[in-house]
Amino acid sequence: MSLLQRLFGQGRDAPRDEQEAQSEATQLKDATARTRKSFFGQITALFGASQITDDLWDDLEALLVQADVGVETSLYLVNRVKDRVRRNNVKEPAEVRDMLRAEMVRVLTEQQILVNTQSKPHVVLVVGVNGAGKTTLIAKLAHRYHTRGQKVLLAAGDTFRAAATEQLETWASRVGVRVISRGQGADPGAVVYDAVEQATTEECDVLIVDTAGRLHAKINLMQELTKLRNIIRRKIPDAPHEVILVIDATTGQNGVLQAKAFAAAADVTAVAITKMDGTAKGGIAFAIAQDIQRPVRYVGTGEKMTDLAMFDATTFVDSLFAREA
Ligand SMILES: Nc1nc2c(ncn2[C@@H]2O[C@H](COP(=O)(O)OP(=O)(O)O)[C@@H](O)[C@H]2O)c(=O)[nH]1
Ligand SMILES: [Mg+2]
Repeated sequence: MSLLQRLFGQGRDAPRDEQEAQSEATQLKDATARTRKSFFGQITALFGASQITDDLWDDLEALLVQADVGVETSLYLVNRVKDRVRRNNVKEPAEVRDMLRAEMVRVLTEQQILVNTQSKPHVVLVVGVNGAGKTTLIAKLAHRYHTRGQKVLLAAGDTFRAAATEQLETWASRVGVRVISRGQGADPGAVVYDAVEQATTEECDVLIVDTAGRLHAKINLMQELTKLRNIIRRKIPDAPHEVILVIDATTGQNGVLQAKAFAAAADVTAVAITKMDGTAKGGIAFAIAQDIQRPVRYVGTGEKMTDLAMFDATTFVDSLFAREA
């Protein structure tokens, strides 16, 4: 297995070649620029000290919390590193920084990504609150699969909001894929039923389903997601193969709360963190991985259909600590 395959897996959404993997790493680095320059820049500066003091631990914890790593996860990380420092009698702050990096990678990689890439169609359900970036992510995923030679079908399951269907249709025509829709006010179950039928008879490789995103506090959203899932399963018993929860990185700890609610109710398999380019608090990735025990799979790095990077823990952590801007 090549290094690339080990880093990114062999899924049908894996980078096509070395060049694409490289460009995704660059995208991830650009998208984390704000986070790197603010909180993680200060963390890097902490390790420029000559000694390891109690203040260093306190400052580290405070900066992690400010970067949206979350109170519990920050404390967990600091305690893990502290233990290792004591056990190994480490004296050099620079060595502590390397231990912190290793622990951060571990938090992100503990969650296994299990994606069934064999089934046809491979059904992906995309969930999350309004404005999180679901429809945009779907366009990005459609583009990704489409450029890999996969036959893609989209389902306009957000029939609740005005213009939601049109938005997906506009994206679909830009990407060059088909979309099944019934317009605003239609029963999402009927849209999804049609889409599953079509995807099966047309032998599509991937079916991606958009959903409405009313707030997680409303129980009926979760009921609706369960209903959609059951409709899909009637035709394809092991589907949906992925349930991707979309979280807007700029919503901070509120986003983590949303993630918890969805993960509990919607059988989420992985998370996409969008708008990483718009926040200095990219530490949210750690809070999500640790708090909801799901892998981060994608990072949104802008508004265009090419602005998507597959999440790689080592590349991400490296980007936070990188020296150059
Ligand atoms: N900067 C930036 N904007 C994004 C990203 N993903 C989505 N957006 C924007 O967020 C807004 C809401 O996205 P949309 O896909 O409609 O959210 P939905 O309501 O969950 O379907 C739109 O203006 C998108 O262009 C991203 O990764 N970066
Ligand atoms: Mg939408």
